[in-house]
Amino acid sequence: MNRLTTLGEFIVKKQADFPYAKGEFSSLLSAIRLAAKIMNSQINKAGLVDDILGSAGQENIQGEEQKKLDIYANELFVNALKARNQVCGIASEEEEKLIIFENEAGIQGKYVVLIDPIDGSSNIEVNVSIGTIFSIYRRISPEGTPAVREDFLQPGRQQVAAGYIIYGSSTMLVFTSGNGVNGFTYDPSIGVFFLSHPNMQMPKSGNIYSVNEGNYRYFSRQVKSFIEYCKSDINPSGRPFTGRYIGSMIADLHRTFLKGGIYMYPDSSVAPDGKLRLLYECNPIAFLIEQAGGRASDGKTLILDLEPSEIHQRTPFYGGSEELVLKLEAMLQ
Ligand code: AHM
Ligand code: MG
Repeated sequence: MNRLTTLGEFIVKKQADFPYAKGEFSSLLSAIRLAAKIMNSQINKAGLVDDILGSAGQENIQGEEQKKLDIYANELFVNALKARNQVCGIASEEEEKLIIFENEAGIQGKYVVLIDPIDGSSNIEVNVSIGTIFSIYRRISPEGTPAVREDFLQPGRQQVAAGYIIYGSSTMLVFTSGNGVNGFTYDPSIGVFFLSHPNMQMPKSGNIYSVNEGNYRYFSRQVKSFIEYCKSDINPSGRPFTGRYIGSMIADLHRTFLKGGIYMYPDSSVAPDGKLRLLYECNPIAFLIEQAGGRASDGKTLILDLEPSEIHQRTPFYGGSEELVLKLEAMLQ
């Protein structure tokens, strides 16, 4: 690990590469870094304190049970971003409506943030990795006015930055601002993220497939064929592949970034659009995947080229090593 470069130093050094207003964008990233540190300290206490584990006794907009940690993380990231002047609005998995804000001086920031504060929250109770996913756009509505829906409904290709935080055996922050992907590992003893994974590149191929195979019977004939391909040993090119499915998208994808392979959440007869949300799960991950040399699509169209119509819309998702995603797309035709 390059212990000489901290995330803070990296942000300052790389400011010239950042899109648009450099200082403002750096300030936004440091708000996310601060919230990540607080999340890390809370998650490490899970099981010791009462207010983190378990259900909050209510559902989110998706009709899914909210955990106490979902609500805690949502408030934490919203407040951290609100405390700076760079953001004019947030869309969150945990909130039905957009959060539009202006600071005390009446100034609205230039960026909107879309966020899944805690992804895979059911895994916290069993001490398995969970994550935070974020996506940042420059607003398209005029500055000095409140943010509007269209600011949030931009195609993923328009993202100016995206990233995730994985709370795993160590905590990492991985992000891109369109100039490659860099990963930072947190040293909790001194409260600093260090650059540990510079210029991350996803292997062009791989031998790991990742899908919830419990849903197999509901998948299309073509998706089933691809899964059979992964498991077959006819003309083997590393097949049969290894199956790995954690059930935390960030954990499954972090492995895919480092080791290659394919992660899938297909559409099915019981979930016609799949499960994952386009704006705050698939788009940021697709931006990172493309920046690392991989490929992410809904089976036909690159995720980043999809035109969003709803804040909480879902999409089938296939992402990972280019060769495998292309193979899958060919089989879906
Ligand atoms: P969440 O945002 O409610 O946590 O749902 C997203 C998660 C992903 O992290 C994970 O890959 C997927 O849901 C698992 O779903 P399933 O249990 O249907 O396989
Ligand atoms: Mg999620």
